[in-house]
Amino acid sequence: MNKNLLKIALSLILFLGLAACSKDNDEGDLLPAEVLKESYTIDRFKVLNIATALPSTAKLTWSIKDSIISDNVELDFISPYQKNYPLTLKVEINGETKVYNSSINVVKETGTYSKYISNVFDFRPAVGQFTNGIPEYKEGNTEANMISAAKKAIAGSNTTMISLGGFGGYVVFGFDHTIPNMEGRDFKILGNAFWGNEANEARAGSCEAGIIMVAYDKNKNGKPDEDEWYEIAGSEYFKNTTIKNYEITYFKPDANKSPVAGTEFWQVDNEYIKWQDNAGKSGFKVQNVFHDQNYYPLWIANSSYTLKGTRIADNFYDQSGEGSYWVGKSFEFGYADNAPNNDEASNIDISWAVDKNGKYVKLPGIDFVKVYTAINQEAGWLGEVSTEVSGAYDLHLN
Ligand SMILES: [Ca+2]
Ligand SMILES: [Ca+2]
Ligand SMILES: [Ca+2]
Repeated sequence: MNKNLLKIALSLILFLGLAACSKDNDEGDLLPAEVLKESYTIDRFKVLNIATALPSTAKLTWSIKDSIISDNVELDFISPYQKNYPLTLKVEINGETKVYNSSINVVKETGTYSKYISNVFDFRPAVGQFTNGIPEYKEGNTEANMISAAKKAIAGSNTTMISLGGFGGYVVFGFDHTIPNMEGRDFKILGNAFWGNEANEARAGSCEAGIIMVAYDKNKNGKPDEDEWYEIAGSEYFKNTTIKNYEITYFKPDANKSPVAGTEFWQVDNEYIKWQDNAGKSGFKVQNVFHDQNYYPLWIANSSYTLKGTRIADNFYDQSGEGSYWVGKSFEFGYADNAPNNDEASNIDISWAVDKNGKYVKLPGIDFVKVYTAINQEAGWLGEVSTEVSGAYDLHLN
């Protein structure tokens, strides 16, 4: 082969190579022809996860008809309706845009879901005048027995009630399906709050707010895991009267110590249960004449235990001015046992959930709820402010 022929041959190879490359570019080499399946099928109240293998620099926009439902890399879709949803995914990368079409077919589940609490995972009340009473502690009961008793009280439609005692006392429960996060409020927590004399003051009475935390079972192990919890940011969350990461330790009362009488007739022991918080304060919980059982959870063998969380401002005051009539003001939204069960304020929107830094998170739905008493206050003869829970239900399941 002479030099010229070699040059021509090399040029031809180079040309063909370039042509091949430019042909690929014309067709949009960066984005694949197929990203989504033709269609997806999922049960009502179940989260459908659609993951794509697109490069991380791609901008994704998921839509149902004209409404954008997500801009995440993965789509988590849930619906309470048996319905077919047309799905589009718009992908933009390096100036290139492609639209993919699919559909999600939401079908009726096999079996029957309950809209009420189906299980109780944990129960640890603070000290309180109803502790060991609601639910009742029986000699020899273990923590597992007390969790079962709490489940018996608040699961299903035919419920009674549990008391969480003072600040930090908690219960953790779950549902047999995922409560979807739809537009507006999604679930209700039942308590025993009621309004007082509304002529004196509207929206006040027996309002004993509990903080609500929610968890979506992201890893599908049927349990709430530590990294799945988010706090519902109620109306007080961002206020400077709210104390985050408050901790209180309760000490078991000494059975051999003589009661210290108070000035009021209802004060049986003014130095009953010692408490100490992480702000350097300490004091005693008072035992009153109306409840004479032990206020310290008797199934807890340790001589002290610590409870933690977000503490909101004291809300009870003596409306009578002479200690006879105490009322608690209701907070605007986002708490348990803070308004009567037929009031909108007992309904919760999953979109109010925030992470540890107070940033709103987008959850497709929730499987678990934790409620704990948000207030550390004694309201005279009424005793400590304690959240009660008497059930909960999904507002989207009928
Ligand atoms: Ca919602
Ligand atoms: Ca889990
Ligand atoms: Ca209550």
